[in-house]
Amino acid sequence: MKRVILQKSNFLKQGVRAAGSKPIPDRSDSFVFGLFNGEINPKNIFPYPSVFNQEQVDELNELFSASFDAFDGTNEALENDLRGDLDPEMVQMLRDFGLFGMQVPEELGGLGMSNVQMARMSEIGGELDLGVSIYIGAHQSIGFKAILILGTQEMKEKYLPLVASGEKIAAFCLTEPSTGSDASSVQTRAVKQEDGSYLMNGGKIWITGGGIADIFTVFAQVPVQQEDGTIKDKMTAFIVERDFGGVTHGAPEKKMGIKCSNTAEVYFDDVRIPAENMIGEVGEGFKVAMEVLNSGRYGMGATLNGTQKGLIKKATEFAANRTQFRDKIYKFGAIQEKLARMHAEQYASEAVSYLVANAMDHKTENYHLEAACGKIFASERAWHCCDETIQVMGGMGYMFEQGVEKVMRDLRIFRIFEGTNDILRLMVGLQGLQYTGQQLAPIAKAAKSPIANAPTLIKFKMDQRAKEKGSKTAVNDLKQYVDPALHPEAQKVGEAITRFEVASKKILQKFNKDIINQQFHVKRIAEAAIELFASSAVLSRATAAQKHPTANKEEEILLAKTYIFDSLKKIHGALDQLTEQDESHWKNMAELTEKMVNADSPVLGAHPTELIHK
Ligand code: MYA
Repeated sequence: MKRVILQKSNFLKQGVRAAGSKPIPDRSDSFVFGLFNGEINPKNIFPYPSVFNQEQVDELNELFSASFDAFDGTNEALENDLRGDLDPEMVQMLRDFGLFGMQVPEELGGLGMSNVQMARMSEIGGELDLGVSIYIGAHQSIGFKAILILGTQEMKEKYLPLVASGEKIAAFCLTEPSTGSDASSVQTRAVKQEDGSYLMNGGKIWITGGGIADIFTVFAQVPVQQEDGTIKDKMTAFIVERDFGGVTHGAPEKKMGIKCSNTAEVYFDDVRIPAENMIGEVGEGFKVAMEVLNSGRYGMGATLNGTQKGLIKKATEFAANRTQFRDKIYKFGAIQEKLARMHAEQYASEAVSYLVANAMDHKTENYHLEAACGKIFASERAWHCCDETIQVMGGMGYMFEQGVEKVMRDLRIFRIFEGTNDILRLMVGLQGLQYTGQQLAPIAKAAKSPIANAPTLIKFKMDQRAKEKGSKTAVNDLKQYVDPALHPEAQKVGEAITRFEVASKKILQKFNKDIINQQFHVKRIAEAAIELFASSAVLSRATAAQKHPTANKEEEILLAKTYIFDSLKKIHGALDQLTEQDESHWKNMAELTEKMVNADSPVLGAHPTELIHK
């Protein structure tokens, strides 16, 4: 039934972003890159985007509600968890609704959704069953994404109808025993044959859908002879069909959560791949992998908005009905602090993920830092939300039947896969610092002839000093976009942006190229960047709501104020740590780790029971 509604729609024909942009640009209108330079790049954040007209809003809401009801009516989340699989009836329901190919163009059998539309639909699985989200999500977020965004027309016509219908499942094969965060270190090999085809050998691990997929995006090293006669391995992406022969898989992995989604090893033994199944060129595999991962990450954030919403509903309902000490527990400050913070964080999470999806729909270059921030942010806020929900519900939250402990198990992987939050923090921090380093390059060059360039250098120094003293800040640049009710918050966020810029430039000047080895610093810089982005997104969203006729204006101001208060503490907390005192603390930690590893044990000292005073 839903399919019919969808096929009538023009609105769902917005298409997806074409991939391919320079990862660290010379100049960018990305908000997060701009932060490192103390700039407010408004393009993809202020004003908060208004994407649809009323008719389109109604259409998306109608589709959302129908899909939500059908999902809720058919799915058995706890059963799926126990069984480690999905009921065929549920799989069929997902197929009937077209949910295996949300972004595939309509003419190729999909729903032709934009990123914003898919983000909205992803909230359903996020709220009702994260296992199902991964079952259909890995398939389209990364499984066949390379075909969708980088494939040739022939590839699209051949494969997309099959995967959009859910008839064939697609899987993304990057990870190997020695290739986790270090994505370029794959060992699987594909050697060119005389007839032009490639012979693939190797194995992949922890592949979502690996045991049920028929179409694989596989990353392998292709040995290429150089001009000097040496052989160099070049990472390359291929579409591999199970039907090519030589593709097998291991048993389903036993894992902590998202149990109804299949995870398995996949092996390639003398798999012959036609040359036309190469995605991009030989040596472009790393770029393909990055493009796919960049474009998939927003989906996680979007999904987890739904998860947080579902948890907040549960926690609020429980707190409103549970009586202890002769009163409903929501009357107590200890519970109010939890509920209000959970909601404010969910508000921020939602504000961030729809900005990312919208930027992607507008074919923004260099959205990848925002996408990484969104993934980190949503996965950590959702984890916090789940933890607090269980705490509010007490013993009840710990019980399987309530479904919250399943959410916690399901959620844990979101901070690990599609790029661990740790590696993504380093990516955000390092690429942002590299960007600002490029902006500083003309100053460094000028400093080589200080007399000839005195005016430039003096202006730069005075500028820096004014920023350090707080007499020149990004406050007015930010305030112009923000509703007066939130000007006090905009003032503080603007000041924090300038503090962040100064701190970034200082550590860059201190470490120069060695910044790449300073993870303790980079992690804190990234933390501040993520929070500045989230707070700015919240300012933008709550401002837009003040102009919307039916928004809960007052509540949105409350949510924004609540979120930004906490966020500023985190920003300043992270920047406060960039001191020599903290550096010596980190040195202690590095030393301690060395000693632990050398001892091969966490226990270096005497056991408390062995302490004898002499
Ligand atoms: S799948 C496996 C996930 N694995 C990863 O995510 C791997 C993480 N590692 C990396 O991303 C990279 O190795 C990092 C780079 C970032 C660490 N975009 O020397 P480099 C350029 C574009 O810094 P490395 C899974 O988990 C860079 O500028 N380009 O690289 C299943 C440089 O370019 P150039 C980038 O140190 C999940 C070059 O690359 C990017 O090796 C299932 C080398 O740079 C970038 N981001 O490390 C999920 N970064 O050479 C299901 C770097 O030109 C989800 N570069 O200077 C389902 C969700 C639900 C959806 C629901 C729908 C319903």
